[in-house]
Amino acid sequence: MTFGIEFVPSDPVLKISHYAKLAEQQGFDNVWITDHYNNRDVYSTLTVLAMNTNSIKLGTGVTNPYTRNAAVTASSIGSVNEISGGRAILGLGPGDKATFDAMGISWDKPLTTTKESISAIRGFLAGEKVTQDGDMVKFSGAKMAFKTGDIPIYMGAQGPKMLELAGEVADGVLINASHPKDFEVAVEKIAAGAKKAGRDPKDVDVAAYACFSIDKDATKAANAAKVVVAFIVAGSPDMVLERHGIDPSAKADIGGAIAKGDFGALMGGLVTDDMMNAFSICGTPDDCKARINDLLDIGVTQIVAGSPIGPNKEKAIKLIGKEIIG
Ligand code: F42
Repeated sequence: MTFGIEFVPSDPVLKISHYAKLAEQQGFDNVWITDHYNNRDVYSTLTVLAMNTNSIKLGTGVTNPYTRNAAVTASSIGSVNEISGGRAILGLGPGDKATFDAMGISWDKPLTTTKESISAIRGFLAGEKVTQDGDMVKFSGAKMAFKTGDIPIYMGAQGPKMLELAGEVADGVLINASHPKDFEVAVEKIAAGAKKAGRDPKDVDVAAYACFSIDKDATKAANAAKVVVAFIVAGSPDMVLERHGIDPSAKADIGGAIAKGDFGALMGGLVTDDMMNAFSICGTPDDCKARINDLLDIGVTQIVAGSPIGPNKEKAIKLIGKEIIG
């Protein structure tokens, strides 16, 4: 099992660099930086991290194939790989329609676009001249002019077809989920995809990209995670909520409170214990350890501590290092 940590560059890059260094010292294996156009740029952030850390692997968690052409992505991640001495990982997922609508980019065929982009990027990373006439991604003899090195490619995926595709073509998959029930389904889909492609499912790193909140005080840990869980519930398909015994009508109330900025209502009861249990790894070190063990039993191979990590990020990173990784 490996341990990863996610940072969202809504925080200044130098602050993230400080946390990443601390995470490295505490034994984390991977740091994942999210990519949204309205935050600091993912590759600038990874470059600063590369210069300020020594061994932790550095991943986009995740970038997308719509705002950046596959050749540009190969060049960017290849540069991070060179600067970091071979520590780069490319995480790629299609992103979401609302974001691209706001940017005036049409979000067509997310699965096909992801699949064809990965194929092209693999070609670029292998130093090939890429000629590809896909439905969504086309190249006519483009080629990198420098050696990028061999860089693992992970997919961000939740849906059944995307998970199957990850099993077919990716080195790992970052799954936004925290509960064994979701991974039972996911691991099956990934294995089916791997078998279809003649691969060993064990060659695919299955990462729980989880809403994580740890503190010695369980209530403080839960309070820090409630707003993140509210956003997850509001954005979850009904099928996922039903899988956890949560009435999908709760989505409207929570979505309404988020839209109004009524965080008091979220904290005061709209986000229930069942929701917290379904959509976060949360509590004392013992609580978190118990959930992690359940996830490992089901086939998860990497735990990624995602937002909020804890009520106090620095203390939380140290607590994970001492009580869980150590
Ligand atoms: N998105 C970001 O924009 N930035 C991030 O930093 C980020 C981080 C992140 C981390 C982990 C993670 O799991 C996801 C993350 N995401 C992030 C979101 C990510 O980019 C993707 O949006 C998300 O993982 C994809 O969700 P999904 O697996 O549910 O896929 C969607 C697209 C879906 O609908 N999938 C369907 C499925 O069953 O899997 C398949 C849809 C399909 O087949 N479409 C056809 C096609 O070709 O695309 C077209 C069908 C037609 O009718 O045209």
